[in-house]
Amino acid sequence: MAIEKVDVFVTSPGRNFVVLKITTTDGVTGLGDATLNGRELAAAEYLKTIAPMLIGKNEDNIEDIWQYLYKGAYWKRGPVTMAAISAVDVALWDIKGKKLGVPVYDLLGGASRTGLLTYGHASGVDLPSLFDSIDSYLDKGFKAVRVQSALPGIPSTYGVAGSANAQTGNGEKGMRYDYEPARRTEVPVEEVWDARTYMNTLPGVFEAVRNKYGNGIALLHDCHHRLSPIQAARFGKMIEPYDLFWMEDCTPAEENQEMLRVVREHTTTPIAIGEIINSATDYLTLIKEQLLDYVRSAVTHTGGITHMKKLMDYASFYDIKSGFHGPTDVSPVGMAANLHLGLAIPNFGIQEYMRHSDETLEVFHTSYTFTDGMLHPGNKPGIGVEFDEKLAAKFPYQPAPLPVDRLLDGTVHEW
Ligand code: CS2
Ligand code: MG
Repeated sequence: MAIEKVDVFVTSPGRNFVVLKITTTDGVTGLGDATLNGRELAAAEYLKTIAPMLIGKNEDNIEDIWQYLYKGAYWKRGPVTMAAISAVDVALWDIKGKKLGVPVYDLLGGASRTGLLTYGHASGVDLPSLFDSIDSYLDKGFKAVRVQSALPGIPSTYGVAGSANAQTGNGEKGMRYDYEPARRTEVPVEEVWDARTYMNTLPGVFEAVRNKYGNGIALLHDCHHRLSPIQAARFGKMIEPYDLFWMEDCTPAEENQEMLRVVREHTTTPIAIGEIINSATDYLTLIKEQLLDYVRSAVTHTGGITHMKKLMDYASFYDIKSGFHGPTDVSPVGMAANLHLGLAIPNFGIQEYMRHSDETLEVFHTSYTFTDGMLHPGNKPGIGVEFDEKLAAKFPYQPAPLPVDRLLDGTVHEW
């Protein structure tokens, strides 16, 4: 009863993914996700570096192995380290579930709800196309929709489909934007941004959406780290009449968490933050001072199930809920891990779901389901995902760094 083999895969069915497979001496296998969008090879190399350290270890000792990889690394934390640790952690939980014949959520305290409220990504270059996009999600049963809109005079905006030949998040042509097939170059594409244009446009978009759809559906929005604290404070106040479920990453408070104090004191619009925070300790100020309402990290980027469970347990004492990151650059393995943890924790909030492309889902066979606006991880032992290594080998890695953003005067800005 020990770890016998550790395999690292980088594959690109529709977009790049980093997959870890751990095999025990009893032949039980577990999968982990270390996909770090635009930095996949760094995460893969880190996994290859630590792989020999795992051989011979008892696969049941998940906490000990976590501490060994975290404290034993000396150079702690950071996106690459924590994605690698996450992949090992999730693979070991997958193995433990398979050995005991139970889904991972059962090992985390069992189900705390029947399913996971889910939101999809609606976007539009104008109101008619935005309404079409929202309708496509409502038709599929979504009860919550993220709204992103193009900006007049700005050629390309985060979260708004840029390539006509892409797929929507729910499988229809024409509305996808995830910077993969359309943006595969070694050098990042550059985009422009202007806060005044954004703040003059978005409140009107939410007003139009509420006028058309009423208050029944949950509306979310991703500011994508782009506002200064006082701009975020003002933006939060401006959109209060439209009763958003959350405004996400309103200001880049991942580094200086105190920035959110300015936002919090001016607006009651709920705050979600943290998809690029990769350690529970980086949330401590945010949680203790109640500067956020939803934790945005994904299991994939934040040390795995073991670390995220600790983070969410601490957040639960402040009634702060989960809003785990779930774009296509969290692989189906990472998505399944999100869902198992989300089903078990008492303070689940909402789950992001950007459906992976058909090509991706030919390589990753999932058992999670989406029904009537809710995701469920399924009840297969472990995390319930299978990986087709042979087919994966047919999709070699292609460089696809994320875009770089500049202000209209050329200043580099948060993307
Ligand atoms: C976005 C992500 O899903 C979100 O909320 O912030 O799509 C983000 O842009 C990507 O994960 C970056 O890789
Ligand atoms: Mg986001």
